[in-house]
Amino acid sequence: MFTRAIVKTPCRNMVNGITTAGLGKPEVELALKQHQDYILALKQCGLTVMVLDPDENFPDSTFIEDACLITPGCAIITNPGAPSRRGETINLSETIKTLGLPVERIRNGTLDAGDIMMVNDHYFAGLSERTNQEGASQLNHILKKYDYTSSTIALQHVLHLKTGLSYLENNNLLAFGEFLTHPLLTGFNILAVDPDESYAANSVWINGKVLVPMGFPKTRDMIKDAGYQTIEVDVSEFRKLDGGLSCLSLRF
Ligand code: CIR
Repeated sequence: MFTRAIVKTPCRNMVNGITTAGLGKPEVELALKQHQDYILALKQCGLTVMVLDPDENFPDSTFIEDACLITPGCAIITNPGAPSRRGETINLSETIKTLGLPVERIRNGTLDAGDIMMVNDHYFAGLSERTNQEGASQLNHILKKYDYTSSTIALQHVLHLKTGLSYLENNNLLAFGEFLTHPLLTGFNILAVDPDESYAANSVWINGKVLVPMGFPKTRDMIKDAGYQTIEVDVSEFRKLDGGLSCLSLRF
C-alpha cells in the first residue's frame, strides 16, 4: 500500500527538456492541465499528494521519479545521469528530509530512479545511459543496510528500465520488447504489451488500481482483464520529452 506521493509542477522551461521522441515541443498550458489531472488520478488511488513548485532552472524536473528512490525503510537521493539534471536533487533534498525516513545518497556513480523497479523487497536496477554500474553498486550497498536486495539488468534499447517494464504486484509484470523473453524475468507472469502500444508499458500500480496512459486501448484492456481497475491519464505533453506516467511522481 502507498499512502503518499510527491509531484513537481512542470516549469515553462520544460520546452527545453531532453528529448529523443521527435514529437515536437510540449505545450506548457496543456502540460499543466495534464499534470493537474495526474494529481487527481493519484488522489483517486487514495494518495495524499505533496505538490512541489516548478523550478525554471531544470527543464526536466517535473520527472521527479528520477531524482529520488523512496523505499519503506529509507529515501535515496540519486545522482542523475544527464548533466543538465544533476542539480534537481539539491532542492528536492530539503523536502525529502521532512519525510521522517533516513536519507541516503548516490554519490559517485550515476543513477536515475526511473531505472529502478521495486518488486517487494527486491530492486531491479537497469544499467542504461543514465545509470552506471557504480551507481547500481552503491544502491545495492545502501539497500542491504535496510535488508533489501538488488540486481542489475542491462538495457538495450529503452531510456529507463521502467520505460519498458512495470510491476503490477501479484507477480504480474507488464513488459515489451527486449524484456519479454529476458532470462532474469522468467519467473514473472508477463503481460506482453503490443509493439504499437509500447509507450503504455510504463503504467503505474497504486493500491490495486493501475494508471495507464490515454490512447492505448489494447494495453488498458489487457490490464483490466488481469483484474485491475484502470484509470487513463493523458500525458501526451510529457511523452514529447520521453517521459511516462511513473516519472511524474514519487509514490510511497
Ligand atoms: C530525460 O530525458 O531525462 C527526460 N526528458 C525524461 C525522463 C523520463 N523519466 C523516466 O523515464 N523515468
